[in-house]
Amino acid sequence: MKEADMKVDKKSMAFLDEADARSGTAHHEAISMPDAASVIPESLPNVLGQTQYIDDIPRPAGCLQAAVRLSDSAHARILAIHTEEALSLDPSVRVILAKDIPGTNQIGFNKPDEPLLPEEEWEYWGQPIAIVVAKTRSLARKAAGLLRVESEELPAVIDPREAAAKGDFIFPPRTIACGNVEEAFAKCAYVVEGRVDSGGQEHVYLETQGAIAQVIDGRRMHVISSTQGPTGVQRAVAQVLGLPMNMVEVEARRLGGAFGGKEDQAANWASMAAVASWVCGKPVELYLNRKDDMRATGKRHPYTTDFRIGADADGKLLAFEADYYQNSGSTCDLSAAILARTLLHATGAYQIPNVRVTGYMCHTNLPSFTAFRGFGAPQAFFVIEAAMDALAQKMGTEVVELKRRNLFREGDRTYYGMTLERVRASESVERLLAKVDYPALSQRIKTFNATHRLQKKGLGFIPVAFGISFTKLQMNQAGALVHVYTDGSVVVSTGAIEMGQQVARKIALVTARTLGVPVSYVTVQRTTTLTVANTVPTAASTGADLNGMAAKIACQEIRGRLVQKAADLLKAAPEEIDIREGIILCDGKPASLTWKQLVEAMHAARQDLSAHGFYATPFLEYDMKAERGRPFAYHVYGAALVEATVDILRSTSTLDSVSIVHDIGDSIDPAVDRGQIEGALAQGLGWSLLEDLRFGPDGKPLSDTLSTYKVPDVTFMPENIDIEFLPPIENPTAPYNSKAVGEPPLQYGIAGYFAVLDAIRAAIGKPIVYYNLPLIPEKISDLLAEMGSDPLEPQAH
Ligand code: LUZ
Ligand code: MOS
Repeated sequence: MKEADMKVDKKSMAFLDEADARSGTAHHEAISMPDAASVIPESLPNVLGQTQYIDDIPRPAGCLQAAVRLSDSAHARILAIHTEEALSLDPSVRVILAKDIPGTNQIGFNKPDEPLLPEEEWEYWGQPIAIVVAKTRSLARKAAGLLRVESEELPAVIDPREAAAKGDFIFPPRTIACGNVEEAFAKCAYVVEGRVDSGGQEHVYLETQGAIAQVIDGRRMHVISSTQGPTGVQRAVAQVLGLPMNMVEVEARRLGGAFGGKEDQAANWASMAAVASWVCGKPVELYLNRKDDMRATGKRHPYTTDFRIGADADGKLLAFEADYYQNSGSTCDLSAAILARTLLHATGAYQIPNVRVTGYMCHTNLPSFTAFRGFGAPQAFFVIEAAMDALAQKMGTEVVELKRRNLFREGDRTYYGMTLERVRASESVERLLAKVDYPALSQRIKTFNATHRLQKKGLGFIPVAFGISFTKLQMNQAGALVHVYTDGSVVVSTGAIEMGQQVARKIALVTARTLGVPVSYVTVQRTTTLTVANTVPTAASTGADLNGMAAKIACQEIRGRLVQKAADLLKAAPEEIDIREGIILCDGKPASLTWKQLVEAMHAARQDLSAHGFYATPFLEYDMKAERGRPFAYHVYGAALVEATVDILRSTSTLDSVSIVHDIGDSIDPAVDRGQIEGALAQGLGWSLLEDLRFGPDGKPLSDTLSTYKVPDVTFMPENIDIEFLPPIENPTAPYNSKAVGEPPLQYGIAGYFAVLDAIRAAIGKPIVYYNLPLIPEKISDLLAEMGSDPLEPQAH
């Protein structure tokens, strides 16, 4: 190599050095394991306020603003919508009704029960019934308020048990059964039955739902959407416009949070923007304000459940039965898949030989409940944990002991027929109990409670086994597109949507590791339906697993070509070549060939520096008729212990500490994973103790503002959160033995419910059973009313 060439090379590589300096990563440093305190480069633009969400993107010239008019009762027949007053507000005002939709007025994908705008009836309070467009957002909102709606009230059902009694289901009930439940219950020494209720949960993503739609060349549609699933949006937009999918491009940049709320339900807003843009022939932005968003969009499904559980004299579980009444809301949306995840997590982390669980999708006049982190599993975990709690009360035994005795073990076959491998339930639990010194801790709590009258402490414990894979088999696939540019920099696009969970960081690390370059060489691009087609939503905790594997496959292909080229140039065998951290190694020693020279040589020889990767999760199978199979690639295990204090006079609770042992696999980025666990914990604790989603008896939303709906904040969260990772373990269905992290740790928050319940029991001195989440102060107050004595009364000695 000539001296001059080397100089040019150094200079042109300078940007990479600068990028390294900015991100604090040295060229030759190991790329994969930044410590918890390191700055994550991908998050810098966020912190600096530079990332562009829907409403930050410079609007196309002539862009109009859209607003929606929401229904103001739970169920009614539409007689007329009068537009005159709205139209007279400003010449720019346009009103779009169901009849103006150019294609098919239907966006229901799992069941065609969801018109974009209602034609005859609305089905919940807050349902969009008209789109109003104007030159400014405030004009559009004002005009929407001026629409005069004539309607005739219809009866509304909001209670799922009432819907069930009428047989009003979205789909017929679904049952998974194993063994002989009746016989097993007859043999049990202890049998307990009861009822469990869990409330809904509002996503409160920082960025509300929104989209910008623009007609291209008078015939094609381009949409920028705040969505977890661009392909779903593409399909919906194509349908409502009556276009083939190849005429619709959907782009998702970075989302300001989603948590499942934008898995399917971003399609509604994108479709409305697209219809408005098509009708008006101008670009249209639709960006919901918080109140409209909280009223109109789906939330976590409330459930009400009847259970029965039985054990032998030693506390070995023999039988479990449950009827889950899912409040599905007004349309199907993702309710069936969510119910599937409930039914597949019915026994939590416990092995039970005889099981019969049935789920009912109850149709009600409420917003269509939808995906929310955990996706039906938290509801199931709450039920089984409540059942275990009730059983321990009945047996008069330590609940931790009872749970410990019944954990999943290696090789166990679940009630749905999956043989469990690499089970880490006991490992997590034993580590957790050892690390908190459980016997000493529970003694300390007992002593505290014996010496305090106005404050009582309690403990809650939960083991977790969370199945990873979309329950709908065909969804377990992903694609990636990787380009290496001639200056040596790399760009990767996948179906993974960056919504704050740092999936882009993980994809960058996987890309860099596979190609053998520093992570600073890699940029992760936004997702569009042009670069990667037919994507599944970034959901089910699988974003990094599926898209990371697809990116890895694409990189392996490019790397194979590069290694061959390097071998040719260095006159060596391909087996002697290695590429690491951007250094070409021959026989383990740095070669006289740089990364950039290698890339340029490829280009000069007219060889492809790009590749598309495709991944489909192996080993999955499920027989829907038999309700048997292997629906999950693997499970994530872990356990949590929560300590809480109840203030007897105020009926409030405080979280003292949370200890978690979590099976993270071989973490791609421990700092990111730790952040995900803390965030999920906060959402789980919020759902269990704080977030009170309410509707009036007439279906009116009563918690549709951030002043009437309380979300977790720093004062709510415990000061001490101790998270320990189990040592790495083999995991062939995720990149580099990593494991999915998004949803499993949300379940830990459920232990918060039982910690507070435990403290209430200490106050009352009676083994009460009460399973109605969230356990807010009003309910604590009602329970404390059961106390035999007045805590302020002077004590006799
Ligand atoms: N979405 C989905 C999900 O469509 N199927 C799933 O199994 C799932 N699981 C969790 C979260 N979202
Ligand atoms: Mo989700 S609940 O969109 O993984």
